[in-house]
Amino acid sequence: MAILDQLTSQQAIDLENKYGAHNYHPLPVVLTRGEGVYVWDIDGKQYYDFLSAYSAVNQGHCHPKIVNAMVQQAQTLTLTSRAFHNDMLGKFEKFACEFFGFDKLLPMNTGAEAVETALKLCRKWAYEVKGISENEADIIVCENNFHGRTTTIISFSNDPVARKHFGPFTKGFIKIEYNNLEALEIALKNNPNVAGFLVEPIQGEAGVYVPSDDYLIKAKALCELYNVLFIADEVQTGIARTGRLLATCGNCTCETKNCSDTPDVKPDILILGKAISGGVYPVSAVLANDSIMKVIQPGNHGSTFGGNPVAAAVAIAALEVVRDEKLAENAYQLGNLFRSELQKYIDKSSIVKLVRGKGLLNAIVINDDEDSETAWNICLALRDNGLLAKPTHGNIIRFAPPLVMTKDELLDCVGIIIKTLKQFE
Ligand code: IF1
Repeated sequence: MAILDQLTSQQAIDLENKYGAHNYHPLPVVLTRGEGVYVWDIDGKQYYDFLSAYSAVNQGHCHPKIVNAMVQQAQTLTLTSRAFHNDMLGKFEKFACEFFGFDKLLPMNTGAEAVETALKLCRKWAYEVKGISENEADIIVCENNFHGRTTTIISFSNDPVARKHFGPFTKGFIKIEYNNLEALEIALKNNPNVAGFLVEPIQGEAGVYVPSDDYLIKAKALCELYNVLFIADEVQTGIARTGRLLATCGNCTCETKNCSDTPDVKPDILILGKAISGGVYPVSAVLANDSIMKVIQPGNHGSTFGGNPVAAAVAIAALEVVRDEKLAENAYQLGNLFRSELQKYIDKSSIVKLVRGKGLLNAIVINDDEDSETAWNICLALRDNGLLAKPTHGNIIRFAPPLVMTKDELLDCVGIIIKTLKQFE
């Protein structure tokens, strides 16, 4: 078959199976086009996208403003490396620093790279500013975390599938229970070598696990007390997904009026990825104030593609869309509507135990064993009914549509979801 021949779904799947490493288990649907909240498969069937590429496509598929920024920049200058300056990087850094309320930004490409960057930054700060002895720094992390796939990051994962046969692992991490302030205090109190606390404001992979309202603010206060950096991984929760610009908010420029239900927390180090580019290009970033970022000097860290002109142009456009289209506000309103509509159904359902989440990062827990096939089969039926979602951890289904959705579209989706769930009662 010629490279440009139109494939059938089965042919496309067969090609991936034969020539691609089997590192994923995708839902059997082959997509060829996306626009806003919709994607289409190669037979022309239309779906609501309820995954948004794991919250990367918050601004909707192929947002014209972001795509235009990419095309224009790609026709002008794509890559210089950081051996030379380019005329876009500084603009992006200024825009993002002002947008999120930090002094400085370090640009990378993927979420995992940004997490690695934050860990290195934290360790260097610990040795050069906090005064921890060389090679003694510890970083506290949470059980059931998901921060990416590099060797160091999986060193502190507790997912056996992600870890097994990938050792030896990186040392220097202490694992504590998520949403447990006492455990954090014990870990801090008994160890003067703690450099940082790395945390997801909501645990995504763990099944959209939302901590208590005061968890982040009290954890931050404990970190301050023990002179430990509070590192927020907002790769998935950031960029309006949870109904605020950042789930930690801090002194960012979020204009939603709905921040009162979650206290502000300003991380010492903020990690962003995914939707910072609207999902059109790999862009990630680490933000911190000068007192921390100053420890990074030429040669300490970098990336050929990090901060390239296309990434910079795309990220500025993607953040402008979030601001101009008030996506945080929309995620907040639609999220409340989504959970309340589903709750009405769940009250009399035997197949769904609960719905939880914040903004448009939500999940339902299916009333079946963790290793049952039910959630997967529900996702197949959702697909047949025109909505794409994916199970996480067996019996949990994540629902994270693009944030450009309208109220009518959301209610249409709720209808599809409830109709599908009823097939399984
Ligand atoms: C996959 C989940 C989402 C992340 C946080 C860093 C990264 C991620 C908080 C790394 C990435 C992804 C990657 C995706 C599955 C996924 C995920 F299901 F595992 F939890 F989003 F929901 N920090 N999350 O969530 O970013 O290097 O991938 O750019 O296919 O593994 P990355």
